[in-house]
Amino acid sequence: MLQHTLAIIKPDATQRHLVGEILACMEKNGFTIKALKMLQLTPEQAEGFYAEHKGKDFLPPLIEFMVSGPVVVAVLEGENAVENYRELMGATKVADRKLGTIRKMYGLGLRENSVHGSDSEASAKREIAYFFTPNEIMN
Ligand code: 3AN
Repeated sequence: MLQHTLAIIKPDATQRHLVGEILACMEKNGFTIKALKMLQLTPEQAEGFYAEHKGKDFLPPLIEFMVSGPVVVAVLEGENAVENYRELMGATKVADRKLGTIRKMYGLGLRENSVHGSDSEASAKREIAYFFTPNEIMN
């Protein structure tokens, strides 16, 4: 099933000049970039994006991190893109990150993990609409 997912290259990666390498990694692994932009998130935008984590202890430092520098947001298209991009991205827990995943290659820790990926088709729809209007997504 051809699917779309939302990817974010986080501030720890943009600050280390890893945007090109990470986008290349996505493309080499078969994903097509259908929309792309660089943004400086506001705290309100970051809070809205992570609304599902409201009330969690890790949310305030996560928001502080996500607004600490520019992010790159992208719509990726591919077969089972949500699941397959989660696989390429690597696990949330540092110890569970497999060799060859983006988080294993570039992540610095649990929070500064270089990339985000939608965790379900419903989240992908919400997250894509959060950052892109339909006419910003290529056919
Ligand atoms: P993922 O990004 O792997 O889907 P989520 O959605 O559970 O993980 O969490 C969102 C982000 O919050 C993670 N990418 C990570 O940066 C941060 N995070 C998650 N759990 C923790 C935690 N226990 N302590 C600190 N940061 C966390």
